[in-house]
Formats: sequence, C-alpha cells, structure tokens
Amino acid sequence: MNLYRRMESVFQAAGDSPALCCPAGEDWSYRRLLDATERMAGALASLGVGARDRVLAQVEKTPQAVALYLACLKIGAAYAPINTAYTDAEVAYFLADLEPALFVSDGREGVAAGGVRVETLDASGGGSLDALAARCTPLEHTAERTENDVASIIYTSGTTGRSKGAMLTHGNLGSNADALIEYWGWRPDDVLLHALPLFHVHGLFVALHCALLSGTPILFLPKFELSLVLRMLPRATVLMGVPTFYTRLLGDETFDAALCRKMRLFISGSAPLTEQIFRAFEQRTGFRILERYGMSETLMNTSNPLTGERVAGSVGFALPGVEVYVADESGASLPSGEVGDILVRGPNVFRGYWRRPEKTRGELRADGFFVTGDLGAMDAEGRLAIVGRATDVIISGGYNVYPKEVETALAEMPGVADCAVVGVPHEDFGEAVIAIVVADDSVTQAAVDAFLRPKLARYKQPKRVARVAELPRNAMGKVRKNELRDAYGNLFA
Ligand code: MCA
Repeated sequence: MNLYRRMESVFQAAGDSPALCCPAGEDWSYRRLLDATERMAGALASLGVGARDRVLAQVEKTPQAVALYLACLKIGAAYAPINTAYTDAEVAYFLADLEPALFVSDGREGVAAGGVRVETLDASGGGSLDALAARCTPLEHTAERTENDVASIIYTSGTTGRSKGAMLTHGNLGSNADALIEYWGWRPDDVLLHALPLFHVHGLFVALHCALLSGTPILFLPKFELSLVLRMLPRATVLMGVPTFYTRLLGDETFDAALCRKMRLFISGSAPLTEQIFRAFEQRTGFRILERYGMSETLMNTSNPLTGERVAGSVGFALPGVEVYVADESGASLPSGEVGDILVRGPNVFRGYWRRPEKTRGELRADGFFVTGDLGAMDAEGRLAIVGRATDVIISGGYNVYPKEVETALAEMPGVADCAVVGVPHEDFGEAVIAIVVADDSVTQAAVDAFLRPKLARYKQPKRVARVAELPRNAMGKVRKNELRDAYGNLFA
C-alpha cells in the first residue's frame, strides 16, 4: 500500500527511458531517479528520519527535490512542501505547527529553525542534503504503509488567516492518480510538459503522479517561463496549468496550432478558467482546454471528459469513485440547477487537518462528506459548475490568498486605522490582491510594500493600495466588500 512500491516497479521496468528531461541540465532516466531516491532515503535514514516523522521542505524545483519527495514516501515519512515565496516569519509558523524531524531549506540565510535540524537543497540541486545523499549507502528497503497512513501534509490557508495542514494518505494519492490516469486516458507515448511548482497538489501530485506511475517522460521546467514553454511545446502531448499559463500563451503571437502538433490534452485547474480564454484558445489552436476541479483536502474531484463535450464554465463530472453533490444549508441534496454547498466523498478525501480535530470535525462530516466551502450547481447530466465561494478567498495566478491574513498584517502598520483586502479582475493573474485603507499620508504603496515584505510572501501583498476616508460597512459593521470590488473593478483594466 506504500505508493512508492508501485512507482518502484514502474521505475525498474522503465529503466533507461527518460524520466525528468531538464532543458538547462542533464536528463534523468527512470533508473537514475530510482537510484537518487534510494540515496536520498539513505541520507534521511542516516539523519534519524523514519516512518511517521515529518519533513518540511522549502526547496526549488529540481530533480533532487523530486527524489526527496519520493524518498519520504519510501521511508514512510510525511512530506510537507511549502511555497518558496514564504518569508522567514511564515516559515517559522510552519516549523512550530508541524514539529518536523527535518527541515530542508533552499539554503537562504537567516532561517531560525528553533532547534529543528536543517539541511539544504539549493536551486542547482546541490546543498548539504545532496552531498550527504552522495556519501550514503542507498536504502533499498521500502517501508510498509497502509492506505490510511499519511504520505503528505499540504498546508492550506483559511479564513482565520492561519494555515492548517491537510493530511493526505497513501490511499488518497494512489486512488486519485489511478482515477486521473484512467479518466484522461494516459498513454505510454505521453510526454508531460511540467511547468508548475512542486509545493502544491497540482504540480506535485496531479501532474507528477500521472507520469511517474506510467513511466512516461516529463519535460521538467523549473517554472513557467513563456519562452521555454514555447520551445518545449512541440515535444509534449499533455500540459497541465493554471489559467495564467493559457493567458500568457495566448498573449504570444508565435503561439499557434503548429507548435501544438504533438499535443493531445491541455488541462486547467486551481483557478476558474474564463469562457473568454476557453474560446480564444480553441480559436487559436483547435483545442478545447479540459477544466477540472480539486482542492488540497480532496485532490481532484471532477473533470470535463476526455472524449465527450467539454463545456466552458463547467468543471465536469465526478471522477470515478468520487461522489459529489450540491446541498442546502441543512445538508439535503438540491435539485439540478440550484446553487448550494459542494460536498465531496470518496477515497480521495483527506484524513483530516494536522493536530486540528475540531477544525476537521467542522468540515469533514461523520458520513465522510467533506464540505468544500465552494458554491456550485449541478446540471441534469451531472456536470458541476462552480459559482462562488462560501469563504472569503482571492485566487491569484492559482495561489489562494486569504484577505483576513493580509488584513491582519496590514492592521499592524503604523498609520493604518482601518483596512480591507479584496480581489479584483486582473488580466494575467485572474484576480489581483488590492488593499483599501483608512490611513494617514505616510501609508503609501511603497511604505506598505516595505512593511509587508518581511511578513508575507510577495504574491499575497497588495498590488495596489487605495486610501479612502472610510470603508463602506453594513448595519452589522461588516465591510461591504462587494461595493469595494465594484468600485475598484477596473483598476487593472
Ligand atoms: C508570482 N507573482 C504573483 C504570482 N506569482 N503575484 C500574484 N499572484 C501570483 N500567482 C509575482 C511575484 O511575486 C513577482 O512580484 C512577480 O509576480 C513576478 O514573479 P515571478 O516569480 O517571475 O512570477 P511568475 O513566474 O510569472 O509566476 C506566475 C505563475 C505562478 C506562473 C502564474 O504564480 C505559478 O506557477 N502559479 C501556479 C500556482 C499553482 O501551482 N497553484 C496550484 C495550487 P514582483 O515582481 O512585484 O516582485 S491549487 C491546487 O493545487 C489545487 C488543489 C488544484 O485544484 O489544483
């Protein structure tokens, strides 16, 4: 039941065929990935990291980082990756919350790990952990795990502004990968273009697992860099991305159907794909982007079909083995067409939040259904459309930003009397974070940038700051955010 067991036999069979093709460096075969994982597992074992331990990783996207993830699976430790954009202050929170046996950092200066052992893995794949792995005896043994054992902890923010770790099991990861491989018709000759970060469900599990469990090559780009993506596209058959990928491709005049000659599938997720991008993409390339819907707590829930009609604005049907329904406030199922809470149950649904039993009970019902916090409607055929969110969240370039967290940080700034953070339409990121403040003259955009820089990852920081005399509030004293979104809706137009 250890997910890595399955990968191991795929890697052995795939042997010298390419696993990770790195445009700027050496390609890694499946044999090399297997060896590197065994060495990395040896290194972890030599540091005393074992089954049930947790490993926190803030590392750049390299083949060595993939080996680190796989080594954690192999030894039965839980892998907890975090965004490389997080500041030291944010990292300190994760260290305290997770109490990992090891923190693997990208080698930046100044991280105070508070007694936790630190090793490094830098952007070139080097660092102390890589050096240790090179010296260590490879570990061949793969730990026994049941499907309910935790394989990974993925941090997700929330309305309170505090991140919580979603515990995903070997069973969650394996079953969801199988569902996707089947539903998307993964083929032995598929070549995945991988330009997503490795610290979220999308890049780490959805994309990597489809390829790694099939033994097919991955064009492994350090990040989404338009020129590189355009250069690699003619070799690829599948691309998975956030809508910003597709906006940027369309923004380049050289992007055309000829570059997509080997492609069979463009997949989008993590943020709503607008009908406008869907149509423009089809017009330019002849491909209808396949939109799907997932969450950190549930992995993938629904998908547009491979062969049937892909409908703009719909995230498609429940995946094989996954139950999805739309409920009213009492939890009763709503008729098709009516908007309500989206609930999900299946082997994909996580085990709960790390050390937060109350939070888990609040969102994971006794009957196994997870309350997603998204609002949607199901049509008569069973296609789901997401129409909004019950929670206040901004999705910027595929990253979730919780206004509450930004507001809390901003409220501490000298000169700020009141503030509200909202998302407004942005051509590149879909939505952009902006702040509306009641403040004195010292609170300029530059001052806000400087104040928030050490506190919040850059992508959470307001791209614009507007000063007003007072915030619009309702009778209950709650800020009328809709009014602010309307007033500032054209800021980036
Ligand atoms: C970078 N910047 C951003 C974002 N990314 N600002 C707002 N939103 C963003 N998403 C800022 C940087 O701080 C920087 O600011 C400037 O933009 C350029 O930075 P750079 O690193 O060059 O950005 P980029 O490479 O152009 O990145 C944009 C991106 C990236 C390619 C869209 O954000 C990305 O890869 N997003 C994918 C996120 C993802 O994987 N989401 C899945 C999670 P300045 O210049 O001012 O310093 S959700 C998930 O997994 C669920 C389960 C699901 O269903 O998939």
